[in-house]
Amino acid sequence: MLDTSNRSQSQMEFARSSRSIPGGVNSPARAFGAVGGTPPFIQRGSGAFLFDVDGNRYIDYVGSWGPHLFGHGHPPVIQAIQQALTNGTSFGAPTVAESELAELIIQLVPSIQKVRMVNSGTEATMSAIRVARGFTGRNVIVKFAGCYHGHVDSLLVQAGSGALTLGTPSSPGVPPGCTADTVVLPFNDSGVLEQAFSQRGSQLAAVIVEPVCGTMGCVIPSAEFLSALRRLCTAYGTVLIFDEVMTGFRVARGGAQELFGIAPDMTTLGKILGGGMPVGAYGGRAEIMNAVSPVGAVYQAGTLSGNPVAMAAGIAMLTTIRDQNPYPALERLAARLADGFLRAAAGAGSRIQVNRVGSMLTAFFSDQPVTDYGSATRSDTKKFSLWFHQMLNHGVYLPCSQYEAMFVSAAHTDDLIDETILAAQAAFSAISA
Ligand code: KE4
Repeated sequence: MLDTSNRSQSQMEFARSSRSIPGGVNSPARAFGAVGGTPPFIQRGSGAFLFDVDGNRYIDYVGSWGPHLFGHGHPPVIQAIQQALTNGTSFGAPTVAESELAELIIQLVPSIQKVRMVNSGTEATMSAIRVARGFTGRNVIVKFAGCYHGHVDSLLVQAGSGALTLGTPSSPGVPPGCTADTVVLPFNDSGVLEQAFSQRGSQLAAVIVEPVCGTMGCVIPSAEFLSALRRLCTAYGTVLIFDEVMTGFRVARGGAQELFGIAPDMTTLGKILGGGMPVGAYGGRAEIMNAVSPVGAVYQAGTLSGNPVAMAAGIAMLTTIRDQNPYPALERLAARLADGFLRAAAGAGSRIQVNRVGSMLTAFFSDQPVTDYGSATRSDTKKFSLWFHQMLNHGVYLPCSQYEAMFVSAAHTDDLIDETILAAQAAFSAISA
């Protein structure tokens, strides 16, 4: 079994980056704040592997937090980027590539009739919320406790106690006015959802939801909850937004909406869509999207939106997804991994819950089922952290928080799953000793 515990070069680089970048990282999720220790500084990725600046090799289950469905350095993506670069990097003018990617999105996600490219998932959700408000002429939006939709002011909201909670900002710098129209409800509770609609349905511009939550860890919606969302939004003229930044092209070719057979009014996309390049998108019914400038009056813009190099990467990704069918193999490998984690934990006398949808999964350190924010946050995060570092030191690179999803890629193999399970057995034994 690998020993990747020597990360002295990463430690030096972390001290260096911390002098010029807040927390030494350009996104807090990477800083190991939830698990402690030093994040490996990555030199390169290839297939299912990451290699750090100390020369350690890791089996990667983060995949840049989702984009790498086919593993790092997927040849069609690399070649497409290299080819696009020969024409330049950005024009700030329409290009054919933008139409090509938009048409691929519409082909793979039929609920989307028109789509606008942006540069991140956050931009996609921020824009979708604005369009839903502009289209309905209403202000109030609903999100769910534990769901994360990027660092949008109106969505950085901490669920208060109680069922129907007016959001209070969960970050300094967000004025109360930004969240005054944000209602936070418990995920997976259709009773409370019904109550919210009966009380305020005519005021609700949009409901935004991760149709499989990945950002409190992987939490799976009940069929009852999803169908209540669709029924109530239809009944009250509220825009149902599926935030598929993580689930899009991940849990099925057409995302969670294909898997569950529920068509939202709008969808936000990111991650896999760009194949590792900065691409987000929001789209939906044409009558809603025609509210967007310059057709309609809802303003949204971006210098690098539809960037031709990023579009080339996205076209390569979605073409591969359209023409190949990685999902059965992803399902089989991820199921083997989940089962291996459960057996390894049981063998060491640990109790965990593994929630999985396709190739996204989370091992919760809890002896109770995890179905919402409350049950997720009852997990033993200290034990998770110990396990995380044991796995890292055995060359397995997992998301550095109990409240994130891990991902299996098409570059993972049965041998790598077996190697990961062996590491998990050693890790569970070590933390149970
Ligand atoms: P970005 O702005 O990070 O591209 O997307 C925001 C976003 C929106 N919606 C969902 C469901 C998401 O998962 C995300 C971003 N996910 C996090 C990890 N769960 C990205 C990692 C990070 O913040 O560094």
